[in-house]
Amino acid sequence: MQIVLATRNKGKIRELERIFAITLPSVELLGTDSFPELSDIEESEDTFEGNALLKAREVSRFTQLPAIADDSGLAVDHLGGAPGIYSARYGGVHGDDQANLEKVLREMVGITNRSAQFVCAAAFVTPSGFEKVIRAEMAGQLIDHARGVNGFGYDPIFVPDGFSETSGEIAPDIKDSISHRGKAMRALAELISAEREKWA
Ligand code: ITT
Repeated sequence: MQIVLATRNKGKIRELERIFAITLPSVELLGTDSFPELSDIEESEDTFEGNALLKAREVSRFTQLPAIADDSGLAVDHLGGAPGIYSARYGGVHGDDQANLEKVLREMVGITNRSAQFVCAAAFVTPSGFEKVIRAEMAGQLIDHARGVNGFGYDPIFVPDGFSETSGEIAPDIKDSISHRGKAMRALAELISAEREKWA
């Protein structure tokens, strides 16, 4: 069975390949780079779930294969949930992890409430019209300077609850076991296996 991973984010692709090697070992994962004619998808919805479904629908329609998409981001309590669905472009340029992280650090100077959550909506869509979306979160605290070279995005400034290292310092397999993406994708993988007769 082939499933297309509907993302261009290399940090996500690394995590998804690790997670699905364990949860869906019989599946061949294809990246969107196997479909060079696929154009960029505008994330026009105002929720993580809406954008995840939108990306999975578009890629499944275009490739005529089942597709998995993730819409994710960081929600900071003091910032009213920002950067939220705008996490990938918070600093102005889409995918500029350093600029995004520095903007959050600037906005949090002197702020004592440093609680935040990573959020992931994971969507599975097939050409036959089967659709599921699952949301999961990882709670933690923001620190005031970047630490660690693992992971991507805001990982170097986020310490998950129960840890003293940032998610940019902890080992990748440990991050997978507690992360928003790990939890959402494992639940999605279980559902894909359990409900196979409904969509295959
Ligand atoms: P695709 O739409 O192609 O999947 P994208 O990077 O645009 O890639 P999103 O719109 O879902 O994806 O934005 C996700 C952003 O949220 C990502 O660029 C990071 O800044 C942040 N983010 C999400 N998960 C993260 C994680 O596990 N660790 C650190 N930052 C994360």
